[in-house]
Amino acid sequence: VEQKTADLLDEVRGALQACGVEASALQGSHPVHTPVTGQQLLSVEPHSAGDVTEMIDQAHAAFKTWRDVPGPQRGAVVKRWGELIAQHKSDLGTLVRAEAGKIVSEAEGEVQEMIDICDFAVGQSRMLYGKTMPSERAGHRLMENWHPLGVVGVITAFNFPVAPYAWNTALALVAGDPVIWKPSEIGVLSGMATNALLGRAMRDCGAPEGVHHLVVGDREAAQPLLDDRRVELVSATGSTRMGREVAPRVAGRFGRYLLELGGNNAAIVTPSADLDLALRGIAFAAAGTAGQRCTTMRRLIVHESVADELVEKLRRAYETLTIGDPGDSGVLVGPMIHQQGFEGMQAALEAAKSQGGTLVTGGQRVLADKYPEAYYVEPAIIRMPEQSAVVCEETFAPILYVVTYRDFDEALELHNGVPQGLSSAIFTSDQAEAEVFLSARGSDCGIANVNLGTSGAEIGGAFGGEKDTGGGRESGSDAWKVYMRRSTNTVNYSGELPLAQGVEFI
Ligand code: UN1
Repeated sequence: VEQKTADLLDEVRGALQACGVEASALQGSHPVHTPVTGQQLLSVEPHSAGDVTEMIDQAHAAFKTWRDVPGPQRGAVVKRWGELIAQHKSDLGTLVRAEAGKIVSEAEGEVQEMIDICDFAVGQSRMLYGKTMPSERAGHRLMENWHPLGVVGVITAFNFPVAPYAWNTALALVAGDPVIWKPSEIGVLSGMATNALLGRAMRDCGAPEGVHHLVVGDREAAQPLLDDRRVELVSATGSTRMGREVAPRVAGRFGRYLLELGGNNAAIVTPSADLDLALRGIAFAAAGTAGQRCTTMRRLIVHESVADELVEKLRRAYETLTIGDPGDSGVLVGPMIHQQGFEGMQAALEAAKSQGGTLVTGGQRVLADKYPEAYYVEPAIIRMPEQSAVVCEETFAPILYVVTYRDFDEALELHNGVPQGLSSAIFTSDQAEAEVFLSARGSDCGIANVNLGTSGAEIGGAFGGEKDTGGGRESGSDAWKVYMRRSTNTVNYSGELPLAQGVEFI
């Protein structure tokens, strides 16, 4: 296992160097582990809250220059960044694999999301559209303009160490905002590489200094991002618990926040569903990424007439999933991030059993002899007699709870009967059921899919969800607007001064 860690460290050092991270940055008091072996790879120097306040000073100063750079020129920086990310796709993929434990295709898929959002943002940089409305007064023009907002703080989670950062940053940069990013302290290496590539893109394009910053550190270091009035927007991805702390703090100073918090995503499988297609959609969404996506499918609501057949198919499919080193070809399920994650899973399985659940498959730790400090587990399926308390919680692990339903309204009620509202799916061949699921009385989530799983969203749509998921939308569609401020302008070219609403004065 020591040899495995040493080999991985070689790969990691090579990738960091290729992306332009200085060797001197790779020493300090903050240890970086890999979930692949559970061992320490190297250490880096953490920032303090004081360092972060200095970053805010610099970003705030840089804003005064950056906001005056024309949108399409800001877009050119993002274009260059996207090119560099594409050139270093496999380096960044290596880092994501090493620190998040993702299999190669998923690690590179995450990097692809960065490339895609850069493309999207470059186009958006020429489309920061405001509207012109007919004024009610003759000789007047009424219109709106979108202006840069100010410093944006981005806080991201271990499971997607780079993509959500890029969704925020590509748009914030074209919007004219400096960005200060605090990745999870568990995974900072892909962040350091991504930030180094952004620095290079900025230099290549002659952009001003101080527009982007990376914070290495724990929650303490991030505090100024929440409390400093100069941070106009805090965009945070993570647990609902974290969001409950961030939202009132930022709101208390009338800052904006964009939250992307927990999900407890379900699929409804109706009697008319293509079960083989459903099987594949469910397996990727529930067992893929070792259950550690915010979009992971955690609940299956199956019509009682097809439940036994589907669960049996799933059981057989789960038993063929190869679990192991995410760098090995053929492996589909990598490790859990750490011991606490594994213990959380075990506690949830115990709770589920005590709430009447029957384990169908999985749940066992594997490869413990080979990697005693790493946590590989068999993804679990557990049938539940009802949607009990444990099913209503988000356990960040590969557990799929299965409940059955009789009529479609009951399925919708179960579906929406949890506190979270991120992603959702229905598998059906019945068009009316699909439409109802997508309608106002259907899924209450931010994302609702038909005949595909809950995870793996494209960047072109708005990403986020309702209720305990926090209400924010990032990535595509019109998510760019949250990074800008709107100015409504009335211009009078009439030579008279008619007042609105017909009011008379002097
Ligand atoms: C996350 O888990 O925080 O839809 C993001 C997906 C990915 C993003 C997940 N595109 O699964």
